[in-house]
Amino acid sequence: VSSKPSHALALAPVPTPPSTVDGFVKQFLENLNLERGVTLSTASPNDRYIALATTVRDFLVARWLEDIRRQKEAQAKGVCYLSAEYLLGRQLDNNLLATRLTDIATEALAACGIDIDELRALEVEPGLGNGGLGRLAACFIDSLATMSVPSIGYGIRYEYGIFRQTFVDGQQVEQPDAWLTLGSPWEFAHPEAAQTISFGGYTETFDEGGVTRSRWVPGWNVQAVPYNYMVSGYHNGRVNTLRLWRAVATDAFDLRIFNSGDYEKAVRAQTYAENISKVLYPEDSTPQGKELRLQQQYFFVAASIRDFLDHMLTPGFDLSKLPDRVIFQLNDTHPVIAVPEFMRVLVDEEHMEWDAAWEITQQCFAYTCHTLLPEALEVWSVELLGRLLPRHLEIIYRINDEFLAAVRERFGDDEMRIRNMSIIAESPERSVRMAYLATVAGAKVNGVAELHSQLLREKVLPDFDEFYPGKFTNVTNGVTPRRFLRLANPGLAGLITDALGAGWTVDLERLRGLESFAEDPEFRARFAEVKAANKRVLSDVLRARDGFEVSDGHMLDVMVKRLHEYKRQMLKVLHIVTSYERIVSGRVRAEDVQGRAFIFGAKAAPGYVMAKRIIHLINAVGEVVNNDPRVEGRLQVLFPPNYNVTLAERVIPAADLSEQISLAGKEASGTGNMKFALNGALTIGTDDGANVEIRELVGDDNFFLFGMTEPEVEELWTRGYKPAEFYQQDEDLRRAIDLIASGAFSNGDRTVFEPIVSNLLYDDRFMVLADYASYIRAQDRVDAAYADQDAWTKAAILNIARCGFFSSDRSIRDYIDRIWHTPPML
Ligand code: B1N
Repeated sequence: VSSKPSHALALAPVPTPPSTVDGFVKQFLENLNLERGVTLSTASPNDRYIALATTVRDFLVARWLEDIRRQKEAQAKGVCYLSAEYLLGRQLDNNLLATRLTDIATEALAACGIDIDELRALEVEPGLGNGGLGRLAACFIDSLATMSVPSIGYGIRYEYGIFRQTFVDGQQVEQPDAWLTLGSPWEFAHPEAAQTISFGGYTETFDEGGVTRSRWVPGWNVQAVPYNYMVSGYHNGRVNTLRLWRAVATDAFDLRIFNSGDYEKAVRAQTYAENISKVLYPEDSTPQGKELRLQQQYFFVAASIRDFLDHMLTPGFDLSKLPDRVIFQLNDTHPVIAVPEFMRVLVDEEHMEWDAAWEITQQCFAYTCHTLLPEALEVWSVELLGRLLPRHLEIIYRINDEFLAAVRERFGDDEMRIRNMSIIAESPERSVRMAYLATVAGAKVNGVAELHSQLLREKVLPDFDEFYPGKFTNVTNGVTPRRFLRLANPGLAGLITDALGAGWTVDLERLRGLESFAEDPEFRARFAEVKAANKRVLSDVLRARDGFEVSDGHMLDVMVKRLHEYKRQMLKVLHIVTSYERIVSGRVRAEDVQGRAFIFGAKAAPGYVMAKRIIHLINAVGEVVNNDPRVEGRLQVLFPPNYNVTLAERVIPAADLSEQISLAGKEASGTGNMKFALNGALTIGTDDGANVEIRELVGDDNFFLFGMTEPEVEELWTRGYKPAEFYQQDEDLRRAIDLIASGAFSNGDRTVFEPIVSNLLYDDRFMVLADYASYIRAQDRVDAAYADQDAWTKAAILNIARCGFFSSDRSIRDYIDRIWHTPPML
């Protein structure tokens, strides 16, 4: 039987439709017919959206297939980015921009009588991440494509992404995020390419030529089905791949049970297997050690490693050369089970000697840490790991034995040090410390901002830093200027392009050229117009979405990020309550108060009770403040529910003030902080995470610094922190807390927010009260500065001009130089 294609077309390059309005119209109408089975007149809005997206996709496919071919052919070193989360945001606009099709598509649809904006609004964003970590992964794959780095992103195709947040009586209620219900035009499913992933069972030893070896006899399997997504580079004709895995039950497994006659049990087993990719764990920073989460992690990394070995290498590839071909970048500890899996594949399946395999593994992995919070460092109980992945546990034990032997050789039998460095923790429960495993296995370990990397070396992993000189490094996070400047803020982007040319979109340091424009009154006036227009856009969005009315002329003071005590939304609440209390107590006249709209966006992990209480309090304070006539509308508290990437793209360009107020030493980096500064908001912030670098770049005059430094935090803790003392000593603070405690925001009910109040007074782990006075003073400086609008605008422009460093392109360049050593594919 000949497998040769019977038609010459099959050998020709994939056709790309002509980039003209006519070409676009033709392709669009054809997609309505062929993809949706409708005509223009019978098409539903969703049909139109899907046909539009499919048309844009058609322009990308040829380049994509060519890139895949080229990457394989070159056999160059590439990056496999392993991340459990990708918080992508909407795809349509980004792909239109990348392919220069925005104007053509707009005109083409208009010619069909369709307003493209109406279709834009129909796209449900894939929310396959929680917050900064997932969005960082999305920015990185954008930069990798734009910089032509040979690479692939691997992750999980969750059927339900981050929950949809609603408020009922001011309290968060979660709704499932059924983002796939209407179909996703951006994915290509390949069920025929499914892989089998095993779990459970036991290990047994056997004799191989006089050597005793171990092998895994798994208990059950699932299928991992790949879904491919195109990641388009900006104006460079490149299209990369994001491959997300979906869990599907295996036929064989079902059949055995079906044959035993237990239909119901078989269906249940199917559900069990398919649960693996059902839902994203909605936890940011505090993993709960759930069995299903470990299943998710192993599921996607095992499929990804197999996929790379099977499809990216030429047949007969010499595996000892793997370090010349691939680096697996571990996005936090979530994919770290890839390390023992890689060893298992090399040793058990490819029959490599342990030492040789370990040598290779240590060159093929690198680990990025994203936290400092002890409760966020992932550990898996030995009991669970041994039950789910018995062979991997054996491998981890051997890695640990050999590692600890090396430590002993170097430092002697220092048992304290050995206990502290062991990958296995003995208490409170025997468990595997995934960050330690990643550090031992990784060629490099990096933090995500200078301060974070320094604290990581000094406080979290000091023994490892000493043992492995040169292993630790820093790569400060970044954000993609395509989505967060060019797309989100077209007005500002146009202004910058007029001033500097269009090159800044791929070379963000060029923003430096704006410094001199900060001195130009005409430029400042145009900038102020853009900001005002962005505020009107946001205002319209919030009115349509939530029925809010943002007052004209108010400063937009924005705090958007996950709700977590360390991020200190409570400090922001205390500032609002203080401003309110000063008015209603008659100490300040409403007419003398600078009008401010306080905008919050924040989801709380569904099981995080204190975070949910704080959400309730913000809404309750808003309810009172917004409706108290004595305030005369000077203070507004707006908390649109369900903050996501789509809303971020509207909020950030409109903001005047960016709130980055975490307790020093707790926020690893932050990336929202960078997006705000790049859009010309001024930051009020602590010396934490990347705020430190932002302030160094923009200068003290253009940044409102407050609060303790990390060493001061440490010092106060060791001295013994007593929050109640701060309460006693500060009248404003006392009045604010007393007002909350009095039931003023809970219809006189003193019990509702009592847990928040007593937590602040008697525990206050994140030292809200200690930083309160300094914060209020900084806010008073903000008011004074805002009174001089022209000076404010100048500072805003300088923020933009000096923040080019925070492009994710620069982060990727740092990863290449310091960790990956992967030349771009030209
Ligand atoms: O990663 C971001 C940083 O900018 C933030 O400072 C940091 O808080 C964030 C478990 C996490 N760290 N850890 C997580 C997310 C989900 C999860 O299940 C932990 N997210 C961060 C990017 O570097």
